[in-house]
Amino acid sequence: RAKQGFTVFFTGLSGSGKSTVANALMVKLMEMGGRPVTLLDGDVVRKHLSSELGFSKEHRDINIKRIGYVASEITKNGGIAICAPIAPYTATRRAVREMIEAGGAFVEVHVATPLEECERRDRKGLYKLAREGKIKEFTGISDPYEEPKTPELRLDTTDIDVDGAAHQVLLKLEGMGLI
Ligand code: GGZ
Repeated sequence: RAKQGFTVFFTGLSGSGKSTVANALMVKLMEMGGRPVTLLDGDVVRKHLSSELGFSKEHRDINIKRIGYVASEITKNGGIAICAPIAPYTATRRAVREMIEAGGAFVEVHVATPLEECERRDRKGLYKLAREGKIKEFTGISDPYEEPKTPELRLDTTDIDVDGAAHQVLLKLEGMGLI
């Protein structure tokens, strides 16, 4: 019998490593073959699916629900969806989980790299701009991030590399009987 579809939903601060780990996971899952793998990265979604949206709570919630809807369709049809938005609100993440679990499995991965480390990296210079007040409502600085209490997996990329992090996700998926 074909295995059920599933969504791996990464959540965490800007610069926590979500996109990087999500990409590495996508490559590994594609190499395994079998089911199609679709990556819904925060940046790309905002460009193609949510280009009119900003970063108010209302707009972030709309963005996350769009991602959740696309992921739920993929999951229902037996595919693999990998999502990597910040998704700062618990209630919105729960709504997405419920939508996806109706047709498959939902695996929430909290990329829990501490704010200090994300800000130290500041790969896009956004934290500096946020500290200067040039970007308003910036997650972790001037906007909330509600930490997941019971994610399926928690990763901190301060001390593990991308490959190690992606490997931990694969082990979790194996443990859940999804791959
Ligand atoms: C947070 C922001 C903001 C504000 C622009 N707050 O590191 P990045 O650049 O590439 O990832 C961040 C991305 C966040 O978009 P998401 O769609 O993932 O957010 S949410 O899930 O909350 O809808 C960051 C950039 O957009 N960015 N302004 N104010 N991140």
